[in-house]
Amino acid sequence: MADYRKMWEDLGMDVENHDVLCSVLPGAIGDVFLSQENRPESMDYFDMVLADVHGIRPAELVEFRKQGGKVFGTFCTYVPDEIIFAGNGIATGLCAGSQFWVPGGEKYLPANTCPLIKAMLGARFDRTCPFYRLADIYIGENTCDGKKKAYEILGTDVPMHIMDLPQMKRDKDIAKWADECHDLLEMVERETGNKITPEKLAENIRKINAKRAALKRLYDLRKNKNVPISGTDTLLISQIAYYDDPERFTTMVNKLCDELEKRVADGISVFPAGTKRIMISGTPMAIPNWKMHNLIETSGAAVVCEETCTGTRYFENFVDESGKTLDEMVGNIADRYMKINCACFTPNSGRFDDIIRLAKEYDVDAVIDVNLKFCQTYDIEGYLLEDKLKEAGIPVLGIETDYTDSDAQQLKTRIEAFIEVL
Ligand code: BJ8
Repeated sequence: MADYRKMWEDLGMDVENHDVLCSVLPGAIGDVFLSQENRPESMDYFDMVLADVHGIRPAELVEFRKQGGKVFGTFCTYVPDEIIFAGNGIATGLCAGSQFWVPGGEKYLPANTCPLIKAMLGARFDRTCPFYRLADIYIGENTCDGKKKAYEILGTDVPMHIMDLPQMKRDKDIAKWADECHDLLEMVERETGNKITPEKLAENIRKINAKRAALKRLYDLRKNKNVPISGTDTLLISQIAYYDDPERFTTMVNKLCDELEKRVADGISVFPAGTKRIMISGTPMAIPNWKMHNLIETSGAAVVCEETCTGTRYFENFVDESGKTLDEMVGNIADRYMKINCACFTPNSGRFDDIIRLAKEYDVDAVIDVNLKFCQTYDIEGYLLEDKLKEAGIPVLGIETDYTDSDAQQLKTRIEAFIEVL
């Protein structure tokens, strides 16, 4: 593994504290990933990216910035990467899935805030994440109240651009979102000094659609009776999707899918025949949050689909590629992103329809609805979701958890009991 200490120091990180975070990673990778049997060989690439998560990609981004490039940090699936890449910028997810960052965030936020938001602030203010250090500007969005207000605190330390996401899906809301996307385009042009031409935007719409197509191909393979890849491995890929170079990522996912197609043809599964198939729905699982997948898949079930932002919400629906003018293309982008069904919308019946459709497509035995503690929107939406699923005859288990391990044993007992009666 290369030595990145100098880069971290140059980024103004608290390197000693960061060492503590890095020291637990090899053990976690061994326990969660390498302990799985019969993993696809093409997971090598994703394992490597994970093992050097604060090295390989940050070093590329540092180099890009030395050449005058701008890096845009994003927090939400609604932020359209195609516009950022069309301005020759790079978008990188600022994921916040580690308990390590939570106490740092609690210095700024009430303890009863969702761990994802607390980790966001901890990662920034504790100076222990290179991505948070190197992004030139952060792009926030008005989704849940916690994020919205936390962005104001982040804004005391780093330039922020906030996108005002409408929370209904009427035509006027979609038009408003197109306006917001236009503002984003102008901001990217201003920051990078590059003009976004229709050709550039069309090229990047195709590029990000190709990434979505690769992820869709991967997910479609999980619909097979013989599941060729674990949910835990797929989750890692979805997490890496947020920050890897999009073209390289697409190539590597397609390479993996070639191998998985062969597995399916040869009748190879990573789970024994008859293993119960579970779909997870709910809040995103940012890297390195593998808690629920690990618990479920070490309790004798297989996770075959995630209706989350680290799952289907990230790649379903493609941007229409037929737009010719910038206006048409931005309109098509706005249309596609407004098809994402986040619990911050009302009404949000599209999400219930999605979950029931996915449950059928992936032939699941049950849904486990997993929400981060203190996430009000998803938690409250869980009430109607459970009703809809029961109506459709799909068993459901609702779980609320955080990034700590303190409830792991209790959760495992509940999950095992749930799976046993399926
Ligand atoms: S599109 S899910 S990425 S907002 S879990 S911070 S909602 S209190 S992350 Fe999200 Fe965009 Fe929606 Fe997806 Fe708030 Fe809930 Fe925390 Fe959340």
